[in-house]
Amino acid sequence: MLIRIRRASQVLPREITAEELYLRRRELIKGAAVATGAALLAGCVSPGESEAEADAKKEPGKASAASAPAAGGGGPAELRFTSGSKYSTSEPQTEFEDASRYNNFYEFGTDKEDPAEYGHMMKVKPWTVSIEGAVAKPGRIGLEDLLAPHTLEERVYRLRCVEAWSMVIPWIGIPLAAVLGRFEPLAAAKYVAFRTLHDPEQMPGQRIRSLEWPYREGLRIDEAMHPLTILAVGMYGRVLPNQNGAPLRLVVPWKYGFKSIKSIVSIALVESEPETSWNVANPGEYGFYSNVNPEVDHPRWSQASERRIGEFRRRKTLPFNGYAEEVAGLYQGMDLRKFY
Ligand SMILES: Nc1nc2c(c(=O)[nH]1)N[C@H]1C(S)=C(S)[C@@H](COP(=O)(O)O)O[C@H]1N2
Ligand SMILES: [Mo]
Repeated sequence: MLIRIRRASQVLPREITAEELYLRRRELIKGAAVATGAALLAGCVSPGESEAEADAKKEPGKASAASAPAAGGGGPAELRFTSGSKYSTSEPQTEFEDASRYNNFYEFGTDKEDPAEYGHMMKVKPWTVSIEGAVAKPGRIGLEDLLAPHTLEERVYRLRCVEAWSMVIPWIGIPLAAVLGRFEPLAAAKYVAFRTLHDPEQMPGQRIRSLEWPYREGLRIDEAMHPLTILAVGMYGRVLPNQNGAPLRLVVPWKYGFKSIKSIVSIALVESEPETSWNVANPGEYGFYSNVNPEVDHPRWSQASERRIGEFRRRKTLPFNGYAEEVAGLYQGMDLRKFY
């Protein structure tokens, strides 16, 4: 539903209830699918879905890699990528159906199911990204050229939303550091600022001021250069669905999900801390750093535990979302309580 006006500060708490409803509906749908499958004695390939796609779902790392990186393509295309990264978790992965239908992407509406419903309105090919600011070689570059020199890798990461739900998603992408390096950041580059596409024709949620558009995010330069930080073009063995931020989105797994900005059109290296959408919308609730921290509650709810989508019992939230060993050193000497 798009026709609704809420202040940004009103948006989040009710999502907890939306999640309960969503999960129950999912269970009902699953039950119905099993019944239909049994009745028809059909396999797991549903109408309109190729066997390759069904296989990609079952064995994400073993996608047949027939096509070259077709990022930004129309239908679900497969990607060529390496798997087995030392940064990947072996925890059970969230089902593709959940990861692609339970989304936050306010450009398409504030309900969890809006992005999957309206995401098709966004045209992701051709796609150009501008690399701006304190770099020796600024410019606008097409997505294919941006990706060409790199090997895509699979990274299975935990994703922890500030709303206290989480998923485990097999992303496919490249380290942000490798991309930034090609444009030669200058010494003045202390932060990186990202911007999402702004086009209310393609993004109907932008006709409502649920946030200030375009969506903006940022990282400190050392966070951006950290090997865990990736630009993703795919997930579950194939090109990103639009609702997950096609054709290019950031993934920063130790921070709350809103830092992982979708559908990026601009990356700027800057000297001072950039403004970020959620911080501008509600500075008392969403900070620039927003590292996952079970010891600092959101002003309106606890961050000590989370609901892993697909599980029924809550689990403890881990400091830095379980990536403390890799990233805690970035924040030595900082009181992270002050930078929620
Ligand atoms: N441009 C943009 N990026 C965004 C958002 C958004 O509304 N707009 N939502 C964020 C939030 S709150 C989360 S939890 C993640 C969700 O990513 P997913 O839908 O791929 O799970 O995307 C983040 N990136
Ligand atoms: Mo989120």
